[in-house]
Amino acid sequence: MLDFFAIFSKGGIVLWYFQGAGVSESFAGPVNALIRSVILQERTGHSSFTHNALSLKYKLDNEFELVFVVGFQKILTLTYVDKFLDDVHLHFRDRYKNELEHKGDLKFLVNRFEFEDDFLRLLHEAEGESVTKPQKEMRTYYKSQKSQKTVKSMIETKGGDKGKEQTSKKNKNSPKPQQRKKKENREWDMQGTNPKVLDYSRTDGIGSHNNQGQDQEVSAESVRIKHWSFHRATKGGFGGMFGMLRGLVGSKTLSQRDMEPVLEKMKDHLIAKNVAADIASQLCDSVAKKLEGKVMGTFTTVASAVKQALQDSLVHILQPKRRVDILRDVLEAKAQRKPFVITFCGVNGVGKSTNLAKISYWLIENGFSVLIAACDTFRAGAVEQLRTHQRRLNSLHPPEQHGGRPAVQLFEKGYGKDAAGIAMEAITYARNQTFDVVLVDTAGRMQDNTPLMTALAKLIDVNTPDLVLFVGEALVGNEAVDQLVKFNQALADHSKSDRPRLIDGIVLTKFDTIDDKVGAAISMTYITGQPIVFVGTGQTYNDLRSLNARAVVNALMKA
Ligand SMILES: Nc1nc2c(ncn2[C@@H]2O[C@H](COP(=O)(O)OP(=O)(O)O)[C@@H](O)[C@H]2O)c(=O)[nH]1
Ligand SMILES: [Mg+2]
Repeated sequence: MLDFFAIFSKGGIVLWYFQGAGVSESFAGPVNALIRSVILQERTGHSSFTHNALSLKYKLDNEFELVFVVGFQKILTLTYVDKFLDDVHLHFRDRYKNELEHKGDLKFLVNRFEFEDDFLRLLHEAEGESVTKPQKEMRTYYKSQKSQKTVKSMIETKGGDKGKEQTSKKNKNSPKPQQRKKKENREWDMQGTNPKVLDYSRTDGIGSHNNQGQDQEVSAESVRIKHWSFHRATKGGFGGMFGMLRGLVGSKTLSQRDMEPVLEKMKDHLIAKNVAADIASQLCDSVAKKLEGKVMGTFTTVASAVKQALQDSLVHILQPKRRVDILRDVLEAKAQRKPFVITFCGVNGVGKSTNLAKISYWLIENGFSVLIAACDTFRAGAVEQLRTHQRRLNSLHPPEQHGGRPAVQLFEKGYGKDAAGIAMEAITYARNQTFDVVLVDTAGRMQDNTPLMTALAKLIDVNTPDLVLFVGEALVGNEAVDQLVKFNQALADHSKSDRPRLIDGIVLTKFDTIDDKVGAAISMTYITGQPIVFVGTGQTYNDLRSLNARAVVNALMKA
């Protein structure tokens, strides 16, 4: 049933793996995808992941820096997988505790983990349990106790039979009269000669209580004590004097419960900074997963550990996973005698046209020629707005400085025409006229407007731009997620290509208007996994920046 099970270190060394019978495909592909898009990107909040036809479930062990992952066909509903993953995790930890306690990745290389037999036994048990547990059938009315009752027995008569049988509410939990025994007086052994006599936790014989309720309390307490001592045993190892010293210097294994209040505060803080609520929760979950089981260093407080982990995650999310170097890419395209094509998309009024003009200016300053394709054939004034920008840019960079040719030109066909067709003509024109870059402006559209989203997918599909930039305002909170998810979804769903082009970068506009509420930067990069290529910081051509991840994270963490 399982395709594979792999145990590997966070450093990437495979400790042990199992491949299901008849599975010929290597697990390397799905596991690499998991590492790339989940573990490296700190999205460890969810513990499942899909890759092609496979479902992957994983578990992190932060104390020993391990990842446990199981893969099975997506179409299967394997109810036992979560528990099985837990069982294997605990069993592996217990069995190889000594080997795992050594520091460094070398331990994984020098040790052989012969885990096959234990694994198969656990798998057999898990599969067996899931099969043998038949679904409980619902009782029909006739099988129920209610159906056995006569109507008479349901009528309450004051002082009648029924009344006699009823026990008063006060005595509800007390044992039936015939079972009730008089509580014996306990004899206190004041001399303390026999320590066993003081053990009143046992439920049998000596020291047991007759009252049922109290019994339950005592056994709950003893379970807790047992749990606590197990915890200590797994942690300490040295015991005695050393154990005591460790306790004094404050080494502590972080648990979800310790972190919960701090995480809750962090989540609210992030939301107040305009991070979308869903993303804030996922981020906090992933921090919890990352820290759970970690042994904290001396004098570290839970709050500072959580804060540090969150800060690291935020920086990680904002740092580009991919090289985005437009100038170099333009040069490369130029060498192949092709124009480099960038398409701008987004909802209405976010600053697509304005920032397209700023990017034109930046490209011209870097010595490139630009053709602007006016593919917003919908909004009145859209073409004129671009024409004005073109004039201004050419007056800032007169043709004399560019070999007698205007540095920027506008390609327009008026209003109401098919945008995809205009973009295609513009690209052909740019190729013939040797323009270096084509910037395609598109009409704003709401993410829920299916016909317009289909048209955008078509434009991107037929013109295969080199870069698809999503333009979004830094002012948005929860809305950012909806916009990005739906734009990406529409591009994927309406494309006729096998490998549809999705958003590959973000332009974050109006950054000058948000003070320190910089959360949209996090929401957008988290959702797409794509970098913020430009940040718009005002309404002049110079107001274009690249994102400074550290500064954004500092603003986010600031109280
Ligand atoms: N403060 C500020 N305003 C901006 C920025 N980018 C665009 N705008 C303004 O946002 C408004 C809408 O811009 P526009 O480019 O027409 O949006 P479009 O509908 O997406 O093409 C205009 O008034 C722009 O001046 C920015 O980075 N900062
Ligand atoms: Mg516009």
